[in-house]
Amino acid sequence: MTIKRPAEIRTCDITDRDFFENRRAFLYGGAALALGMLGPGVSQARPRSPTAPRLPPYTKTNSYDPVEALTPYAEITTHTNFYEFSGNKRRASRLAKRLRTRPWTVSVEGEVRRPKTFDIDELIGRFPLEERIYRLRCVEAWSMVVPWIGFPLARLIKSVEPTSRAKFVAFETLHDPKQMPGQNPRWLGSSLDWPYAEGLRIDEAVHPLTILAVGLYGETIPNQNGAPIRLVVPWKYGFKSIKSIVRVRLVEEQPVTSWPSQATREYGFYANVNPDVNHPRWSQAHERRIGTPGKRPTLLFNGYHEQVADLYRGMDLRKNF
Ligand SMILES: Nc1nc2c(c(=O)[nH]1)N[C@H]1C(S)=C(S)[C@@H](COP(=O)(O)O)O[C@H]1N2
Ligand SMILES: [Mo]
Repeated sequence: MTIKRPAEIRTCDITDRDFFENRRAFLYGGAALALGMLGPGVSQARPRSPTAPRLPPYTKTNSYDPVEALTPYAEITTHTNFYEFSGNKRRASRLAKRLRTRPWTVSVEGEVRRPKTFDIDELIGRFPLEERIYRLRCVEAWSMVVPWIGFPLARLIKSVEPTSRAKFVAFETLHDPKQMPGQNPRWLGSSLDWPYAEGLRIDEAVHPLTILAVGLYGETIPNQNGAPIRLVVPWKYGFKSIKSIVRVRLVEEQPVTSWPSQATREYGFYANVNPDVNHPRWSQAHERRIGTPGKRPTLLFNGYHEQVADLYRGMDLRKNF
């Protein structure tokens, strides 16, 4: 279903789910205002990057959405990890607004028969867009529920025709220290090697849950959440979901990725959400849901066990953490 203005909605269009969402939005709006978190007129603001065009229409037709309240837009867009800008979440969300997301290209290369460099708007218009509401669980033990808009990564990978040697997919974020202060070699906030790099096994990459997101809450994705295009792999810790991608390479060997190379004992290549495998410095058994009080148990594969457990049959998840 594409977004309709209220006047266009007829009774027959209103499903239980619409009712649920509207009620949910109402509850959140009310709670936020009651707590004084949002000033008048601010709650509905969805500022787009001045250079980014409006998002094409999208559908909401999948069966993956959790029956859980969405995390408010204001939290999703300010509680952001984006080390290229800052190690401080709020500061990163502010500084990322400077990122120029047009012109932008994404090259897809390596073990493929039809390598191609896509203009970002061509890429956004190329595959049908859909909303996917996913839990996002950061390795730091907080979580959110995010209404992404995007398309399955599998569509892009199939379109470039991988060879039989393509066993992994490697991703890279833009490397531009002039725009991204955290990439300056003299900046001491982070010891990551730039550009930020991530990777998936090919079967994980073409899994139907794995998407490239270009939108959030019905609008073009804000810079701080990874504009113009970012990966979302909902059963893995958030650091796998690499932002502001410029290069996708299909490769034969497991790629070197940012966090495991920075701290081998602390972060693994797989990074599947697992309450039984603790980080060496903290427990992963529980998580804090941003915008709600208390803690809740963390679920194996972030609650996507039914969809993804088969990918890891016979693997020791303690060794391959
Ligand atoms: N390029 C890049 N991608 C990144 C990060 C980053 O610092 N740089 N942080 C990761 C981490 S640790 C998390 S938890 C998620 C956060 O996504 P969000 O800010 O949209 O919630 O992005 C991931 N992708
Ligand atoms: Mo994270």
